[in-house]
Amino acid sequence: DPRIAVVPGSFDPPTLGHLDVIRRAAGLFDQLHVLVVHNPGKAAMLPIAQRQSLLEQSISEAGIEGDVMVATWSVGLLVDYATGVNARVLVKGIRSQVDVAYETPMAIVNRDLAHVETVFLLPDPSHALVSSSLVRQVAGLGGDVSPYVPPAVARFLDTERRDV
Ligand code: COD
Repeated sequence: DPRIAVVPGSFDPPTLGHLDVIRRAAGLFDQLHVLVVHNPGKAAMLPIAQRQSLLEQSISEAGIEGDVMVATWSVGLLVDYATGVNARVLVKGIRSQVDVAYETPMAIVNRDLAHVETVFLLPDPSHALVSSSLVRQVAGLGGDVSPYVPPAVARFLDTERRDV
């Protein structure tokens, strides 16, 4: 059986930290579904379809090898998507103890609900402090986000800024 994993996230917007986790996961699994999920706990900056398109461009420009697709999910449990595509693993990035505390209960619920395991990857230290919320804040105040995001995202945010 092929080893299939889902890499879920808000990706609002995608960052170099996300891309680092996707690249590592692509090396570990036969097929990867990067899944853009609406997080009801966060106020959105970009529409879901825009995040999907930016992820597709970023993954392609970064030359990430392997069977990697980008999908979206807005209704129901994350594990329902995973089960539907025969994925038995969710991949999440862990930056700090805060991420561990946030992810642990979800990982246990997902295992109880659907026998889906969660695999945690440690980031490259150079990207460990990057978050979408930091990027949203810097971009919102007119700053340069290019050190923190893939080139496709930097170009998009720059064009948006010129248009307003
Ligand atoms: N380095 C490494 N990893 C990183 C970095 C970085 N710099 N930045 C982010 N990450 C990781 C995050 O830890 C996370 O694993 C992933 O990348 C995505 O991050 P975000 O911020 O885009 O996404 P989140 O944290 O808002 O996650 C949204 C989800 C919807 C995936 C999450 O809330 C979730 O799993 N929800 C479960 C929904 C569900 O089914 N609930 C019922 C059962 S619990």
